[in-house]
Amino acid sequence: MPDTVHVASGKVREIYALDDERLLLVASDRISTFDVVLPTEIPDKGRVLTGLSAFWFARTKHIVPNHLLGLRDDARSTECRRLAMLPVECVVRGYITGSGWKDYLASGEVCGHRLPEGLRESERLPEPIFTPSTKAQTGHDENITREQAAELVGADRLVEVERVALELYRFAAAYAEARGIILADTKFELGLDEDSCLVLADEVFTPDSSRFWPADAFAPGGPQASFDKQYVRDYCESVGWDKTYPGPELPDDVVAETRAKYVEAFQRLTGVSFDDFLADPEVVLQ
Ligand code: Q0Z
Repeated sequence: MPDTVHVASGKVREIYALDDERLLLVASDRISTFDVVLPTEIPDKGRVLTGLSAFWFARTKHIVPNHLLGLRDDARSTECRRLAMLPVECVVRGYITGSGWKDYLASGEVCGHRLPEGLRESERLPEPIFTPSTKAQTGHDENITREQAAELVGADRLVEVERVALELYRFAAAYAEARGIILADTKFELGLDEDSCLVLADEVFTPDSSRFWPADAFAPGGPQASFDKQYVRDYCESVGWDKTYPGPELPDDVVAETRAKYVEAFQRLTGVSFDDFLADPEVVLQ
């Protein structure tokens, strides 16, 4: 791409600048587990995530405007508006898991939300909660209270961010639940446009930015199977990998089963056949 300047790398994605106002987000087929990017790719994973994100952007415009300008024919590249990103990660949790579960066990609270006593790991919360975190350059994001988040973005902006984040989560979680997928929690990135209006950015309700659990296997009282990565995790555990770099190569059957889970999530949620999406990526916007 001669006219594009690489501006940032994520673990599994890249960003390029198209001009002063526009960015290109490219989702690779790389997969990470236990925070390590594995040497084996999952074919089409980046296309599944690009299509899902675009689908949700198209369906949540009534809640908040978003950065999406268009999808490229490769089905893995998104043209988007360049924003001034807010310096907080906007997390919403409908279920108590991950760092939320750790914080709850230690203090009975998550990001200043006092939760009922006696919750079991992975249990559904009485109401979804907004649990912001700071963007760590390396390592894990750190959970912060709403007061700390207000210092970073301003009190009035935080009220708007929390309202939008909770409304987005409620909308998508209800939609997914009706299709057999629990959206346990999710992380958004929001930015401001040239008029200081709040805009949803990055990726939304993908299996990389959210925890997807198969609803038919939901059993609180312990960790849940992952809709997309469970075969990868099980294989990595079976070979006794110590979860440090480099991770193991994945065998062909694990790759094929994992690819099938990503495509299944795409088709269940969007109602669009994955082949139709590859033939014309913008079908997910209709
Ligand atoms: C998103 C990230 C990725 C590495 C910056 N519309 C936007 N305007 C300004 N900045 C961003 C966006 Cl999406 C932006 N990230 C996260 C994405 C690779 C980091 F693909 N960083």
